[in-house]
This record gives sequence, structure tokens and C-alpha cells, in this order.
Amino acid sequence: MSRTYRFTFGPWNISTGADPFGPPVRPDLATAVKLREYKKLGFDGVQLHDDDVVPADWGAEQTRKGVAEFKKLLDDEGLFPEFIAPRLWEHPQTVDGGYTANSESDRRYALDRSKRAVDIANMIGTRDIVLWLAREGTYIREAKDPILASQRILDAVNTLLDHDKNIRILGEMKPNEPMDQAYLPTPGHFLAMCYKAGDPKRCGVLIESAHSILAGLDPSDDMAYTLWHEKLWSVHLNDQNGLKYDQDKSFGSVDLRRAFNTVWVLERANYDGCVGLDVKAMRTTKPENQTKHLKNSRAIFLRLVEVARSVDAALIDRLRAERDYEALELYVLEKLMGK
Ligand code: XUL
Ligand code: MN
Repeated sequence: MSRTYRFTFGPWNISTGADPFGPPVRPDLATAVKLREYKKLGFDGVQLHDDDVVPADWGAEQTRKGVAEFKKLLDDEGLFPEFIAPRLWEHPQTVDGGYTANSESDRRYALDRSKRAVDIANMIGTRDIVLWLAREGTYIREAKDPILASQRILDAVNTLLDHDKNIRILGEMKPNEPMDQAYLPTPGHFLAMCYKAGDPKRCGVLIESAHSILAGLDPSDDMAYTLWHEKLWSVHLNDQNGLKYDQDKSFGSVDLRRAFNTVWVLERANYDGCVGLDVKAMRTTKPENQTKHLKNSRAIFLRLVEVARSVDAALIDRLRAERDYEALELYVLEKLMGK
């Protein structure tokens, strides 16, 4: 079967190259300028944080107007908004986390801001809310009560599901960074929480390749398990070179075979969510090349779709039945080398 995929990325994926050790090396482009690049690069939709759309401290009326203006920008470019993610990791009141902060007023800030993100999603025309629980964790284990923390995350999910009966929550889990240890470090952890949520049907997962790799897991297996639950509603494809900081390298650039298995599992499961590419240009990239990593990641994905569609399923079945995994491995490697 031949399907077409919808590609998305977020404005943060066109970046200045600033890192913890050095300043920007490329100009900071306005979001409106970035939006003009999407179609040219072959992308269809935009992933958004709440404050990518309008500043977080705007009042109700200004927010409504600002969101309408942003929506017009999207419409003019022929782009759709895929999701809104409340950015709960930059504001001073999120230093100790959002939903799991020890301070009651900080927890209230996180909930109010998340509800506002839901309202922005409604105004802009998407029902998907992504929760990357960046600071819901600790630097030292003793800092928070982990049992209470789990309950507080569930309470927050339920508050949002109640706030709007139409939205869906997608947890994007990551085991570490910025925290030493994150609560709910893998998609499996969040999936388990979904079944305890007030409306499990509206609770699912976004899986990022690099996050699975950082947890020592294989992204395609994480995705397969979540697809089996019918809860893989979005992905952040990228690559990652071992267990270090989150690298967001171009898709397939470290381990092409791992990328192939990711694409193959999405193909076989008829995955119909968006193909989000959460990739970062190298700091060495010149301004004129600062969208190449997006174009390249999309191209590699599509090339791997072709490879996945060309595999000889009968041969694979036979090699599996014969337990000839040596031959199966060579077959896959040769496919990846263009044979
Ligand atoms: C963090 C990460 C975020 C989310 C969006 O590692 O992946 O960019 O994808 O908030
Ligand atoms: Mn991501």
C-alpha cells in the first residue's frame, strides 16, 4: 500500500546555534520568516510551543488577537498547526518543575499556563497538546516525593482533559536533561499513566528517537509497542550518538539501520500521525545552510520508505522460519546499501 506522509517541525528547529558554551553563530529569524521556509522544504505543518504563538504573559484579549494573527500566517502559507506544547521549563516559576514543583503557587502557575495552552490550541485549530515534562524530576532523589510526583502528574493530565473535552494529551518522555532523573522517563511509563487517566482514549504518546536512545531503548521497538496500544499519535524523528546530551542529529545520520527499522515499523502499522523532525543544525552550519538538516532528514525518511516498500516479505518470512538470521541481516544491510 502506498500512503503519503505529512511532515512537520517546530520553529525551534531553525536555530541560531547557541549552546551552553557559546553564543549564537547564526541570525535569529522571526517566526514569520521561518514559516515561509516550510513549504519550500516539503513540510506541511508546524509544531508549536504556546509562546511560539503569543508571549505567555499576554492577557486574554491580546492573546485572542495574537493567535488569530498567527493563524492567518499559517493559513497564508497553507500550513496546519499540529500541536501546542506548554513551555514549562523557562519561567522562574518552573525552576523546580511544573506539576511536581514543591511550591503550591508554582504548581498552580504550571496548570494555569497549560490550560492557556489548551485554549490557544482551540483558537488556532488543533486538538493535540504535547507535554514534554522537562523539569518534572530531580537533581537529587531526596528533593521530591516520587509517589506524590506521579499522582501530581496524573492530576495535571486529568485537569487538562477536563478543561476541554475535545483535546488529546500526548506525553513526550525523556529520561534525563535538563534533570538528572526524570519522572516517567520512557513512553511505557506514560502509557501506563494514560490507562489511569479520566479519559484514557484521549491520552497518548509522542515518541522522539533520541529520547528512546538516551533511555537505552530502541526507538522502533518503543514505537511498535505504542502502535500496538494504538497510542502513537506523533513522532520526533532524529538521531543520537550514544548516551550523552540530547543531540537531535539529522534522522538516520548516526545509525541508518536503526532509522530503517523505525520507518519500517511505521509503514507496517499504517501509522497515520505526522512525521515530526526534531532535528538541530550543527553549530558549524553556515546561515545559508541552516535548513539543510530538515530537508535532509525528510529526504532520508522518504528514501527509507522506498526501501521498506521494496523488501521481499516472502523472503523475510522464509528466513525467519529457517532461523537464518545471518542471511536476514545480510539481506537488510545490502538493501541499505542499495542492492
Ligand atoms: C526536548 C524536546 C522538545 C520537545 C518540544 O528534548 O524534544 O523540543 O520536543 O517541547
Ligand atoms: Mn522532541
